[in-house]
Amino acid sequence: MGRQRQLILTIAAAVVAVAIGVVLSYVIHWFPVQASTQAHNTDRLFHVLVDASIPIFVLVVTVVLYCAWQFRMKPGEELKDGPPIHGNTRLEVVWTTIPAVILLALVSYSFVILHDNEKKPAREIHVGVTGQQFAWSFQYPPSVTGGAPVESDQLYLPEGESVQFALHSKDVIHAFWIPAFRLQEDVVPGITVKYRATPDRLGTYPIVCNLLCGLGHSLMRATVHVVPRAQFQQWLKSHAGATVAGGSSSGATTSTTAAAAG
Ligand SMILES: [Cu+2]
Repeated sequence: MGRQRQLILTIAAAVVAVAIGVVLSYVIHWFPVQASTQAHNTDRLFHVLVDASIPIFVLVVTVVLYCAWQFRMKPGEELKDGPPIHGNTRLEVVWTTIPAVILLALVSYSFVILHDNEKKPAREIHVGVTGQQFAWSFQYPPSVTGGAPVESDQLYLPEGESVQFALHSKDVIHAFWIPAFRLQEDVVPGITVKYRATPDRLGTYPIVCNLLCGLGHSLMRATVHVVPRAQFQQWLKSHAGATVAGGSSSGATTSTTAAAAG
């Protein structure tokens, strides 16, 4: 087989590998359901990054395999040395410029997506999130409840409305993670971390602490309920003045006590 035929064969195999990789990247369900507008953006970014990585991965592997196949040492060549090559300016310019351009393009696209995800909308509601070993609690200020503040161990959110979370920790570093929203932020004692999400799909989704925070870490779960505006309003009303019994360190679920029905 001539060198040219081998090269064509190799390129054809590489093209097929890229095609299979791209198809697989769309067939595989990488993530849970998308329940926020940010989730759509994040997943699109992920797909672009994966689809950009596949040809690069295939190129590198193909060059390695082709060289091992074509330029390996043959019997009797044990003492031969390779040709004394020192530098190749054109090659170096090409293999520096192309990756730099690809990298800059992907970084810019990521910046646009992340900037878009965190953009301040015209209207948003504010919800406090408190992490402590080993439970989450959620605070709704009067600006949201229209009356007394509400605290709950359940997170209720109205569908289609942007929420700004203000994250606090009472003890150690936790991570507030809602996989369906593609939202994760560290919850650090002493500082308030803010984050936005716009739930756009009705349903209940898990909230997970995603940073090892102690013995009960695996139990530090809660649920977010994305509900229509009217139901959200009703839930707030039925919990008017409610607080969560704090200070639990046993991993037991905190209880919600409703004050006088209002
Ligand atoms: Cu944790």
